[in-house]
Amino acid sequence: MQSAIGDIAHKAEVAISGAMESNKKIAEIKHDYRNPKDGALLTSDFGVKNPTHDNWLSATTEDRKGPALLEDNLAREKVMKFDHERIPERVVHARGVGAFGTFKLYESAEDVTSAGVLTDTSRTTPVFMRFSTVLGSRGSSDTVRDVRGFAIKFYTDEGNWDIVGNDIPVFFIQDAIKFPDVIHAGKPEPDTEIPQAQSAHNNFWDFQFLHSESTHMFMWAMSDRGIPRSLRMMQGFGVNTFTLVNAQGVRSFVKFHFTPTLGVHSLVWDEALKISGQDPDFHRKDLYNAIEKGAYPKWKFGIQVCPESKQDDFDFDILDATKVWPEDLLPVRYIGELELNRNVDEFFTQTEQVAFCTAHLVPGIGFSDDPLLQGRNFSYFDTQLSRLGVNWQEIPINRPVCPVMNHHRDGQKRHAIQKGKFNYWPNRASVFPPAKASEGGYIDFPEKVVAMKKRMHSAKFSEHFKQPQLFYNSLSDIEKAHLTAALSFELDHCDDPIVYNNMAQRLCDISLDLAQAVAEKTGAPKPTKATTPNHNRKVKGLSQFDFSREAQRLPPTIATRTVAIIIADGFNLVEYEAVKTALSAAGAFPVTIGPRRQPVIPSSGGKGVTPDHHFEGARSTLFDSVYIPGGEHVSTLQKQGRVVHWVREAFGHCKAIGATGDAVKLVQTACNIDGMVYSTGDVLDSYGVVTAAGVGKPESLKEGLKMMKGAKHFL
Ligand code: HDD
Repeated sequence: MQSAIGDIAHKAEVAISGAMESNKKIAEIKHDYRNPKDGALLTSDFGVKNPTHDNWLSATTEDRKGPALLEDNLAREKVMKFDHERIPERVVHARGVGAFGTFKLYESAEDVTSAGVLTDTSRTTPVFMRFSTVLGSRGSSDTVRDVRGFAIKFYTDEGNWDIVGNDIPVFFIQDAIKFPDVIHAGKPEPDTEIPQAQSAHNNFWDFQFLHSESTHMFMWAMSDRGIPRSLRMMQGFGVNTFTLVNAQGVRSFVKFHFTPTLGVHSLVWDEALKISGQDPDFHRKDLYNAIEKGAYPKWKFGIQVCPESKQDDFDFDILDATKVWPEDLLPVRYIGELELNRNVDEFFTQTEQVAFCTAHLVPGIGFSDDPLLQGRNFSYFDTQLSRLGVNWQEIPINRPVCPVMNHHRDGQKRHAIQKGKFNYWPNRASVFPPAKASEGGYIDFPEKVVAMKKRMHSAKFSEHFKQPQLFYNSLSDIEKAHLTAALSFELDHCDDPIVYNNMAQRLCDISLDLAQAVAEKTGAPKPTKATTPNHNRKVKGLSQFDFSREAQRLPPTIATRTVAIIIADGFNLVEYEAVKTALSAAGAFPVTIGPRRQPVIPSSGGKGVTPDHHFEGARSTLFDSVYIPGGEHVSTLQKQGRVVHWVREAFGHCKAIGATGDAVKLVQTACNIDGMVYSTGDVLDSYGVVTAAGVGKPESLKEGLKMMKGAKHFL
């Protein structure tokens, strides 16, 4: 017997031809599309052709408008539908953006798991991914300081597998029962609903102090990881400890890792603050544009495996989600690649209605006794009931691509029509018999459990400072400085001295230098003694510089970086075109900025170039780099406050700046750089400023671009 869902999926598949056929999920979703290009006329929700978008039926005469009539069911339908458009936003991770993609395995992990998705290297598994911030509402800004959600739904041949992770590998709490507290403390305060999408307030930091297991995660959140440059340039982590079981029934513990091939990059805080106002959709636009331009973001997928025999070998509990597994103890093995390559067609039906659940696993992958994970397994299913209703699994984006066969029935908004007499088991026709292991049934690992029923964790859960110290020690000096500044900013926004005094004390458990620097800025008494001595150990794999392209043995790249090219009337067209072409050829995204979005005429005359934005329509903060060609326009640009500020601000944010010909002087003045030597192809590496006398010599341009790619902040 085949269910209606199976029927629909099959029919839709047949209808889609060519390459689309290989992606079953795309095929399944396709059949629900309403395509405005069909040329169809306006109808009511029930298919009756509707004669108006505009006029409510009313008792009207030629010269006087009369009362609207309740009998207008078409108008009532329109307004009533609108009245009920909203569903509850996610209680956390409300603001997000999603995209479709694929997952491919290049090395089988059959030594540790029997899961098809992790062993079959010939498969292409369709995925849907949603990135999010945690604390803000659906309409908040993208570049706030926060943890980023990193949730992936793998539509595998054996059912849906969800990894509901973050861009930070640890969590604030060890036990799921505390989740409402940590989130209440972080969200806007209950009396004033202030602040929006910010951890910079009394309640958040009060909780952090009173709850020392959070220390490790707040250190990560205050580091540059909290303000990513792009969702395409962040790592992703499954965070919780899962298990893998191989065909021989041997179980291991596992952590999941995703490392972006573009490297891990962040904004600086001043940029993040400004972009929040200048373009609150900065991250979602960046993702959308990259996918539309075919620059598909990719992540290497890795597993960190701990054999069961080693479970007790470490000074931390491997089931404690506030701890990383340091890579010198358990290396990451990269075995696959995730790529995002298709934007959604409609935000609500796809990105808003997608529902992830940590309990969605496939045979060969299992839970562990991680107490955070166990609670999550309940919460995700439960929250969908109020957000999407009991039949949320039938919403197209949430449906698996394999057949669904069971005796679950009815409930609100049930769509599947299940034929046949039987809605119970056992039944006399043996409809939907259970699947044996040999038939692909999900078999729970037969684990022997001997324990006392108690509200407690193993002893190792009580140690909270060794790993935050390890994290801090492993950062570069720049990252440490940024972290110190971030803590100082956050605590400056706390006006209750108990809160910032306590936090200055807490930092003495990490580093006395850090505690003193933050105390001085925020007005807390300056601590004189480390409460917990720092062990001075470091490890690779915690600083984000360890995930630069160089660290991944990939050459530096300017690909997908946005470069603002600033021009005014009288610019040098040859230089403009040469650099723009070279940038595009290198995969960068050049954007022209001029005095108006009307043709700007070069010194050589002609039709001119129409800029993408005018000087007041965009800001330096929205771009990775700036280039100014030479030409007569320099005298105009020098008098433009916005342009001079643009260059100066880009310089202050350590961006690569390029100038040719007369524009070199403008950069020199704007940035007030003493002692710069201007000759063809000079690069002041520490500044990231690249200049050339002109682009007459192709060699110097090539050299300049090479140096621009290598400029420090692209690392
Ligand atoms: Fe959670 C959403 C990540 C702990 C309860 N969580 C949610 C999302 C992400 C995470 C990425 C957004 C999913 C989406 O895009 O729809 N959450 C995590 C991580 C955690 C974590 C990495 C720790 C390892 N979460 C956690 C706990 C609980 C929840 C301990 C409850 C006990 N999380 C939820 C939720 C949400 C959610 C309330 C809100 C919307 C949703 O689930 O679907 O159920």
